[in-house]
Amino acid sequence: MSEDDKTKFLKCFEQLKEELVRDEIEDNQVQIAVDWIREMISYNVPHGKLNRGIAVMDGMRALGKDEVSEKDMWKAMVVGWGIEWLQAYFLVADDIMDESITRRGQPCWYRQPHVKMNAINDGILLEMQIYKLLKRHVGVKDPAYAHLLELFHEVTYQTASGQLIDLITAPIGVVDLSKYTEEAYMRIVTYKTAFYTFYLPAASAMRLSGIEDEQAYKVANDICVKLGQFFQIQDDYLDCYGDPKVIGKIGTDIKDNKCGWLVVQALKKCTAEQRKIIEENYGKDDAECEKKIKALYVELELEKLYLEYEEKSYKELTEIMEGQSVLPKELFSSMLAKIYKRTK
Ligand code: GPP
Ligand code: MG
Ligand code: MG
Ligand code: MG
Repeated sequence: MSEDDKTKFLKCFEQLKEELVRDEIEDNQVQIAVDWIREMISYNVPHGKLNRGIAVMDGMRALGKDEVSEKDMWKAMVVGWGIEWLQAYFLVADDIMDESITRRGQPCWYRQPHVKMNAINDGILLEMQIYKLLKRHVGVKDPAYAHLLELFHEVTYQTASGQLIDLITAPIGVVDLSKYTEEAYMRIVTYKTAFYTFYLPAASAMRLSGIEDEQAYKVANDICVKLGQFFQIQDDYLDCYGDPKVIGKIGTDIKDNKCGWLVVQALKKCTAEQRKIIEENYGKDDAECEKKIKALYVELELEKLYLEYEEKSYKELTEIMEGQSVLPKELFSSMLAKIYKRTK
């Protein structure tokens, strides 16, 4: 991403935040709530990699062959921030559900002593602020507006339904390894991650560019689902093997009993004896048990398996992008380039 884009994008954030704060003041909101909202937005929205948000700008350029008007680029930035706001909402909620400790290099919002379960309400505020942004800056007169609303709603539903299966395949205290199939895994990651991380930015750029051909959305969806699966497999790998200082979060998948990529692969490769180790130690809130699972992953050479998977998938994804002529391949390849071999 160019430094220039990032600077412009962050400047846009400051404006959007101040507008939302101003709305509160104009609505005679009490001062402590005005201050809360400003702090809550500043803490949760802007500190990520911003890949999703900036992908809307990149997408506009890919679709408009570099000739995108200032006005359209502004809308792209606002919709991009809409996606970042949605992500902030998801992460605030996900960290409560996953009982996580840190996020983006700082304590999870719900772990701030003055916040706790108020974070649930903050999540609702963050989500609804998206629609204030879209209304103010895209507006009802833009033919893309209704499509964008529908898109955000649909993708939010898909994400929550993915999160549902992520949660109920990982009940606390119950280890049922028969649930951890490749099929169940792919369903979880497609729904909880792929739609909002890849399809939402790509389809937003397409809507803002005036594309109406439904077939093009179908093609975009198919490619974005594959990109999203790739991305979440990386996330699951990094949960165990990433450096918390770099990824900004401490992994919780083993103790949370998650149907993650590593355990699914381990179950495919393990002997009956090794399966017993998983049965006895997976999904326990105990550092010793977690250690035993990690040692088993080493024995099963899962890191090597992951690196092979990443190479193979990257090649396949590139071929798929180049093998279609419905949409410019840059709409997708710029997203892939940002995540290939990622360490955070
Ligand atoms: C990633 O799962 C998925 C989400 C953050 C979507 C959450 C959806 C909701 C409707 C709340 P993850 O738990 O692996 O992410 P991380 O590793 O970043 O905690
Ligand atoms: Mg989660
Ligand atoms: Mg999580
Ligand atoms: Mg994760």
